Amino acid sequence: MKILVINGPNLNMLGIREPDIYGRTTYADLCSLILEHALKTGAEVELYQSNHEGDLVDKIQEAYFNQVDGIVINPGAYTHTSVAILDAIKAVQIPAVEVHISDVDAREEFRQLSYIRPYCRATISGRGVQGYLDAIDLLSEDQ
Ligand code: CA2
Repeated sequence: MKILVINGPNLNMLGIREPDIYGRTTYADLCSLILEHALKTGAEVELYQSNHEGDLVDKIQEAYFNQVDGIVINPGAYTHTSVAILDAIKAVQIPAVEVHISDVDAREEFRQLSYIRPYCRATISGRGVQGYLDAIDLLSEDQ
């Protein structure tokens, strides 16, 4: 099973700032944890991070042409603003799971709206980096 894990803007700063909200795991640590977990589950995982909305859209489209079976996506702040990312997720029709490290529903009101949520199989929020591993498990169970 091919899974693409996409992280949006500022998630490359994980572990460097705001550890009270996002924890102390760095983006490099997160990548290692995901790849280790993928080895255990037998999934083939590609990791991608970008701070640019159009690049995230390009990557989602590429997943369609590369026959990716599942997408794990934390769009960062674009969760709450991006119709372009919503359209891309909707267009490719690849099962997707939305992940947020923090509990977005318990934070500011503007973080409680997610454009992609209705087009994802599930939303995992507030479980820290474990959420990415749980999302991979969810997509693997679907196969
Ligand atoms: O909880 C999440 O995973 C978020 O998607 C993270 C986004 C935020 O805009 C969403 O509302 C919720 C922000 C990621 C910023 O990550 C940083 C990590 C460390 C230091 C600074 C930013």
